[in-house]
Amino acid sequence: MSETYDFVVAANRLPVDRVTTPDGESQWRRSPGGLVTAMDAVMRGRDGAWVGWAGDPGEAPEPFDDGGMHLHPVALSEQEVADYYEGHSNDTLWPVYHDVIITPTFRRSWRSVYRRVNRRFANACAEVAAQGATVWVHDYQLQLVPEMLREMRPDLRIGWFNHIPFPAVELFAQLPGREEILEGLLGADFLGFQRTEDAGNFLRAVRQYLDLDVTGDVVDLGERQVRAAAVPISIDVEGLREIVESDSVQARAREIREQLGNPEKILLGVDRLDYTKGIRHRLKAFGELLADERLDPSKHKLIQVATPSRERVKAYMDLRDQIELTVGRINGDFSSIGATALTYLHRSFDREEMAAMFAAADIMLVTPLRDGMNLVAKEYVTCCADDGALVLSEFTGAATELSDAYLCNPHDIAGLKQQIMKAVDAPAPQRRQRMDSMRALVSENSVQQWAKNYLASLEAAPKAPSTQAAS
Ligand code: ADQ
Repeated sequence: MSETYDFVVAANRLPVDRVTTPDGESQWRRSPGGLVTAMDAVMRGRDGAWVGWAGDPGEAPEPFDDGGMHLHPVALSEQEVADYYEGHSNDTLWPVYHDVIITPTFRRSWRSVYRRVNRRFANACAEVAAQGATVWVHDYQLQLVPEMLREMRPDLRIGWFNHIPFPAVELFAQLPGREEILEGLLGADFLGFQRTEDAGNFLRAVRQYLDLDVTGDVVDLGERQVRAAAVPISIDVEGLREIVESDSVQARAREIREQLGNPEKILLGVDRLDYTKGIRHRLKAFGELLADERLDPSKHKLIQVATPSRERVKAYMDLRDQIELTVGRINGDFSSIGATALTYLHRSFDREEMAAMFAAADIMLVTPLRDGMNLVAKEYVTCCADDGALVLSEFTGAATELSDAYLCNPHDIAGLKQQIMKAVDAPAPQRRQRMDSMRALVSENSVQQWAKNYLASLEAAPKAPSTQAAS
């Protein structure tokens, strides 16, 4: 029998990617993305296990230890990657949960593979969890795991956290298998969401489709109760501050400014290349501001980092083409020899380089059409100069907390342009005041505090009457 752990995290992906070095050696490297960035800090020093897919189709690597964690890989075949991950997770659930920004694809065959893979994850959790352990399941790819796991292991404390929004009932209604999802989630003791509105949407769906009693934020299942509430995620404030305050990162921030020709203002966007992030809307606004001559390409430079993401899903390939076409057009129209208006970077960077970009940028543009939280907004607030400015979409979870940002509706391009210009033209004391209050807010709720709050809610959830493991 393999070793078991008192604290187990289950997420679609392990926090590491396998990379091949130029001399052909295979190594594990921390993978980018919001969930990993957040949970990496939480797992450090806990001696827990992480159950997840290692990122390559085929046989799973043997379990191994890395960064003070026990990593327990789950295998996915080529077909399962296509149906469970790219299909049902990213082409059905992702668009439905993000306000149907693109039309979701519904396939029955994907759903049955989703079910099968969720079962595999539940089995893996049951294998590594010690008697009475806490298992923390993450995100929309694993919504059936809580119920499957509870059936096998009623002794466990099971939590689930949704990193993305939970949609309004009217949109959730479209989802074939909606009851199965709700029942799957109700296998947990506590369900965490980014915003109170997300928890409310979930509870309304439970009332409507399962006809269960809901009192306040608690669902009554008769033999036990499940609470659904907001626990907004954050970042590793201390860790990031340490990085950004280092001499080398500050020097790199100055170097970035110099390399751009010491412009008056650097504008920055950092996103996974995803249609939810509003990159097209942002570029449209920037292009129009240059065309209107309200921004000057010799004085105002935009850096857009677009991290490669879900590159085999058609909507993502199309989006990349559209964005790169727009970048080309803007630079064709407004750049001069040796001085580009828009620097476009389609790759991953280490934390030091990201921090240096945040430190160099005068104005951060975070304009998603829908986003569970958006950690980039909080990272910028932590790293930027005292008079940095944040333009932030109302449709992010972060906007609930960061109300001192220059808030915008990215669908309204005229309004978005206006907010960008407000940030560009604001007197330094105003920017400083706004940034001060946002900074205080972010540092009060670090990712470590978030995990503590989440686990305290999970611990406080009412215990099920039977805590005996099924034989
Ligand atoms: P994501 O959609 O991935 O996360 P976000 O919250 O912005 O979005 O997190 C992205 C993370 O990746 C940030 O830490 C950022 O610094 C990092 N990153 C981005 N581009 C990078 C690059 N090129 N190189 C290196 N690092 C890069 C999901 C949800 C969000 C939610 C998080 C956490 O969609 O709404 O905030 O999970 O819950």
